[in-house]
Amino acid sequence: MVRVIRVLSPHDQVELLLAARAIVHAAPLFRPTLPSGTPFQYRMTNCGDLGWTADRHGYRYVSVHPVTGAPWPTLPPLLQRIAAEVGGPRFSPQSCLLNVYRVGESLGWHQDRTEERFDRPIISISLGASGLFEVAGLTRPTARTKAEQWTLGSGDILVMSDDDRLRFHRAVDVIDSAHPLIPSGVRLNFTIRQVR
Ligand code: MD3
Ligand code: FE
Repeated sequence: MVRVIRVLSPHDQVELLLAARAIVHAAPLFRPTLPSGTPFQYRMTNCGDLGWTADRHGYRYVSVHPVTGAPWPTLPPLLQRIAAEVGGPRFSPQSCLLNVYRVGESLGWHQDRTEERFDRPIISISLGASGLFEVAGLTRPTARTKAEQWTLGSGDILVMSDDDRLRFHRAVDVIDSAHPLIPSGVRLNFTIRQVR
């Protein structure tokens, strides 16, 4: 089961939003592309020692921003604290992807396989507008597959570990909900990862 294990307090959500602003200032949002050259719909950036990127050469983790060449900003204290609290004693957070979705932007079915080890959890935190999200099994879903549907709201924290770590999942859409902190229709998602 994938489940929401915790919801961030309003205070922590403000702290996370300020952290996101600082991250985007230091490491501007960019749009990854599939190896075919097709751009992803959403923009993203990273913090931590390593950052995920995708272009014609494939998917990988790199230690500098693909556009500016600058090292990624450090993992903010709040994300370090969450990683320590929910990641388990062996979890070493090396990267946090920050995905930014606007209404109408989605991310298709995929597994998270760019990491070199699958025995560490992925921690996901949503902020701002809610997102409609689906989780299937360990084989690529077809039109007939019945997936679990989730609405990820602001402050929701999910942990994917063990068998859930490699399940296919997708972000279907952003629900154009108002949120006091974030421009309406903008959803931020942080995923904290151990890469190596
Ligand atoms: C279930 N992000 O960054 S977050 C990704 O909404 C990604 O931004 C989505 O998929 C987003 O790779 C989904 C929730 C999530 C993240 C990783 C998972 C769910 C997952 C890995 C396995 C199963
Ligand atoms: Fe994913």
